[in-house]
Amino acid sequence: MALETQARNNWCPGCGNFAILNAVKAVLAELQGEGTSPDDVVLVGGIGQHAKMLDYVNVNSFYSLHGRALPPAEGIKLAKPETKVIVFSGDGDAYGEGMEHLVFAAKRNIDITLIVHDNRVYALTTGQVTPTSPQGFRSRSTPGGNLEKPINPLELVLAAGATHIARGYSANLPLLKKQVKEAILHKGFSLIDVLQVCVTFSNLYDHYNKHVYELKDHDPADREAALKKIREWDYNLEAPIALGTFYKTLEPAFDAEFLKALKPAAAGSRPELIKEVLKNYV
Ligand SMILES: Cc1ncc(C[n+]2csc(CCOP(=O)(O)OP(=O)(O)O)c2C)c(N)n1
Ligand SMILES: [Mg+2]
Repeated sequence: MALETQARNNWCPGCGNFAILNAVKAVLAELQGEGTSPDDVVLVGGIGQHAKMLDYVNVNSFYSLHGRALPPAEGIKLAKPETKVIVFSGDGDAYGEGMEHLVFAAKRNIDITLIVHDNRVYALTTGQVTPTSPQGFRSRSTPGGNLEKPINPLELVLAAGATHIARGYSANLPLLKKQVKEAILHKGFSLIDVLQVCVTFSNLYDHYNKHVYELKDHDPADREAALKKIREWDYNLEAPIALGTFYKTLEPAFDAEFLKALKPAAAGSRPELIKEVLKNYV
């Protein structure tokens, strides 16, 4: 099935979102070739420039509210567990308005993939600060410069319980493709924080090109090593910025556990089934 849609693309020329779109389409085509039915893929978006991904890929999708992409994604996964659920969110969407959903999705290690288009600005609303905006950033909401330091979203989700944590860059398409496929195939909650350059409101190409490098000789199964690497980029201007998979482990995923709890009661009546589920989860 062709993945193209009729929608006219209205991202700015040079926008980092194009790389994410290309990576996702390439991986979905590959998965189709390997036997995944397009009906078993659902894309979910927040609200922002990132969410236009849903308009540009011809598979089932769900537009949520700003900051609320994860709850419907979790609902879709639980209702139809064979579905590969891929969530597109912004740094404002996932790390600002929706931060509590992020923490709990990571905590319950539900098998969905979250791709954050981390352009470090509210792009759709024309350039205000987000939780990952650089300190000193002059924006529409901070004309005198952002007084706050950015949060480190990778450290946050590691602490919360995510089992697959990676950082990508919109100017490194081969790595991004690899990361998207790996994250989709991972059984558990995966985050790819993509340094997605917004050419209009936060053009960090020069800075990233000078400081990014790909992780090597790093063992993603080692949690302490992952934390150390995740903390390496302290957002100081001269700090190196690692790209790659920082952490990867297998833990029971919420959806699989939920399904196990449902099975013994599946032949019974609905009240029995609900009782069975509650017994395990309340
Ligand atoms: C509840 C709610 N609050 C605020 C808004 C306004 N709003 C829409 S998109 C957006 C910013 C999106 O920024 P981000 O999530 O970083 O996405 P980007 O546009 O940068 O991809 C805001 C504040 C909204 N639509 N709903
Ligand atoms: Mg943004």
